[in-house]
Amino acid sequence: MDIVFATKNAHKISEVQSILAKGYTVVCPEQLGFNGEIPEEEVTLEGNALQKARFIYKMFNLPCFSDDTGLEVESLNGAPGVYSARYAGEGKSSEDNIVKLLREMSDKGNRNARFRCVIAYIDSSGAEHLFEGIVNGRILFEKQGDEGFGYDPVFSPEGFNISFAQMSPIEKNLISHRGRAVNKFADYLTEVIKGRGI
Ligand code: ITT
Repeated sequence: MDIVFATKNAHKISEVQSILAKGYTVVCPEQLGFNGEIPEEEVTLEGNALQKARFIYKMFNLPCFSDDTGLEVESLNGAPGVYSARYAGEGKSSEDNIVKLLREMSDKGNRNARFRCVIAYIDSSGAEHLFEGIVNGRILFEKQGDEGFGYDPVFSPEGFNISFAQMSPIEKNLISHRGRAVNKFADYLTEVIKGRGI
């Protein structure tokens, strides 16, 4: 069964595809012929995740999910949070966002932070479901590693001395915010498949 992932982020697609229940094939809007912007104008991760999923669900009328993720830094009162993608301004790169983050944190002793990921899923009947995944960690003083994407080079998860960008995709998925949210989602889909006797 095809399930649409309402994202334009190719890194997210490969992280998620490897975890989802067998019986589901993840397709992205681009593969279905949509190359436009997917709106995310809400002020919470939950709101944005639902907005992205609803937008693509209405377009294709296929089961659809989306992920909205924020980096929440304790000493910045939870910023950049829902604005993580545009922290350095509209159209700026991940590199620009990291430069701004390290600058804002230059005088901060408390480096505690967490990634929070919310997945919104709309099933074939139009019912909406939310799944959350969190990973705690700290913000490093400089970038480390080349794997992953976004803020990965400056985020070190609790219990590790390396950044997410120094982990393989498999290692990151085992402990990450997205890995945790997708696992909850995958367990839900597995139950649905069992319930249908597929
Ligand atoms: P969508 O098309 O799915 O919206 P996006 O890249 O805009 O893709 P988000 O709005 O969820 O995704 O991401 C907010 C920001 O957080 C963005 O700058 C990402 O690069 C960053 N981010 C998201 N997941 C991350 C992860 O696993 N590791 C590091 N940074 C991440």
